[in-house]
Amino acid sequence: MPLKNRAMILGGIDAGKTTLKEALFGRERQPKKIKTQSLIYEDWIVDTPGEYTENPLHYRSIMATSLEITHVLFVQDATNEKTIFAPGFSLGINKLPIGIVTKADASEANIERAIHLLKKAIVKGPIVITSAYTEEGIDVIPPLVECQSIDEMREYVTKNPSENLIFYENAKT
Ligand SMILES: Nc1nc2c(ncn2[C@@H]2O[C@H](COP(=O)(O)OP(=O)(O)O)[C@@H](O)[C@H]2O)c(=O)[nH]1
Ligand SMILES: [Mg+2]
Repeated sequence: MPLKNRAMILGGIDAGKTTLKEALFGRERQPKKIKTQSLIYEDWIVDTPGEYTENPLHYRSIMATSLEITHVLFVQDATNEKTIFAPGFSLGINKLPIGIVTKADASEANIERAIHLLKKAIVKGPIVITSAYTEEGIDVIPPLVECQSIDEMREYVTKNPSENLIFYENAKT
């Protein structure tokens, strides 16, 4: 990872943010779920409580934390028919966006729906389909966080074709 690159994970309560972080560090999932109560800085990742994204009262904290990061991972649970991201949510944070679909392994997962919800949130950027349980898609996240620009991320997606990785660009922008 280039020295200063760091990603903040945003998403609703129970979206799978902390389990994603653990998977990115190659760790087994915790047998007991532990609720994330505050910002957790670990190596190149900043994990956040779901309340941060769900409650606008915390937006100041998100904005303050965004000064210390280069990328935002917008996490959408594939088993959740709802999103907590307002349309264009990522445009409010001037950092490189990466959409992450979590829980792709779940029997009730609807990956197309999750991708659709992320497209509205991130407007433009890579979208990765992942499962922390099967580890699918996890390995493409670090190289995306190593990219220094949206163009570099697009190039990475083009050069590394995978069914877990797409680059979304709104035709109108
Ligand atoms: N099936 C499945 N469940 C997951 C996955 N990742 C997380 N979960 C479950 O989703 C719940 C919330 O996970 P957690 O990481 O704590 O969510 P957070 O609140 O966003 O940090 C837990 O019960 C996890 O076991 C996954 O990849 N697949
Ligand atoms: Mg958590």
